[in-house]
Amino acid sequence: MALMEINFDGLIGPSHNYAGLSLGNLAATTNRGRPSSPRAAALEGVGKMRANLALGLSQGIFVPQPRPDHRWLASLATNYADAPPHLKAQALSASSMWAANAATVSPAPDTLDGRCHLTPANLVTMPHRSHEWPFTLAQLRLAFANPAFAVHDPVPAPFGDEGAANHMRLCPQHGRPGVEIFVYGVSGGPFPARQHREASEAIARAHRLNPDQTIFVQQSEEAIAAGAFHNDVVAVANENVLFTHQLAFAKPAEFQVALYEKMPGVQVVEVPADRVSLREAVASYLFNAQLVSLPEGGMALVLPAEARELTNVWNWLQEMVAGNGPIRRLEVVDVRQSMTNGGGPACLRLRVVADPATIDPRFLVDDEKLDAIAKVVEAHWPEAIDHDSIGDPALIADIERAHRTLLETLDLVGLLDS
Ligand code: SUG
Repeated sequence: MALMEINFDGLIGPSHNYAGLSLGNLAATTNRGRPSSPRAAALEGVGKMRANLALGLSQGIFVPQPRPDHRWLASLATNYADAPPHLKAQALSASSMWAANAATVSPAPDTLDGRCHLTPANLVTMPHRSHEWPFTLAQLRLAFANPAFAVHDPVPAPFGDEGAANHMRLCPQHGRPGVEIFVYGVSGGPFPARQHREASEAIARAHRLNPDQTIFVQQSEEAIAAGAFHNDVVAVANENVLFTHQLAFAKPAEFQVALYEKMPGVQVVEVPADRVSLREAVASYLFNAQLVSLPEGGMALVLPAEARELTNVWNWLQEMVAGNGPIRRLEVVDVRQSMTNGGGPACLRLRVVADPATIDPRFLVDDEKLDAIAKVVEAHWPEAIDHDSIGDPALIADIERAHRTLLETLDLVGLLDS
């Protein structure tokens, strides 16, 4: 069985807009009310996937969720026309694009039953994201229907779970057993801690992880207060490398001792706060990069263009790749539409280590399939959404038509009945 890492990107949906819904996510709240460009956003996402394919990586997709979410509104005893403005915005959000928040994934080599386990995130802390999980669960059940996978129900409320954005895996190689790290928050100054330790512990139990190879670590309050609403804004791991900001964790020394004990071969690349401040890390999304292993060997960091625009960040990166460290290549991608809502390259993807032959091929893409997706986007995605127009029935009809056309193109229209 050929286990490899596959990145599943959330396709950016036709309702993408800036409603300022995520308290603690500084980009989202600062850009509230700006006009969005759903078509450009989705094409940027497709461009990022093409760049990953060009690096020789395997690529998958999740489709956007049906928006507005009429079922959710019905459960609140209302409908889109009658709902107050805040519920309209929450029902219309395209936030499922950030697939790192779709689920937590424990690959087969780490689990006691030798299956790859997936648990959809309940996302209960933010109302606009709390209704993503039923459709996410339906996609996961379809994409990973093979008995090589175990797909769980989400952790129940009130325990907040935000999925892989607060989970890291370190291992000698993707296909070998690793150490799984669950990062939880306790408080973050004025902002909520979105990942609760109880939720992480429940997932580790459900995924049948070896407790000796599992670490629970607290994110620093300072990081959350600086706008790192998920751990993946201040740290990222790949195979034996942990790339982290110095102030990412509450007790960094204790954490690193535990990590070296469980995985002596780990290499920690730590960015000191006096070279890049937390504020700069959050503004540039330096750590919200995809840290990937290249087929020819070595690792690359797939960064947002914003990382090139901050002098301290770019200087540090240049020094890093010129040195002797494990990360030797930088790839820059433009995902500005997503970044404006606080989602960088790493937020847009969910990593799954599996044999591609065990995955429903409708969720895997090559350049040709991306061409077909881009064609639908170019023909049907709204060019712009002005936040004041989200009540316009003609816009909503366009969004729903665009979504259906995409699902028809991908032979996934059956998901609408799930
Ligand atoms: O949950 N933004 C998302 C961004 C998620 C980024 N994901 C990771 N770091 N893995 C969030 O805060 C903004 C939506 C709005 O305001 O319209 C939003 O939901």
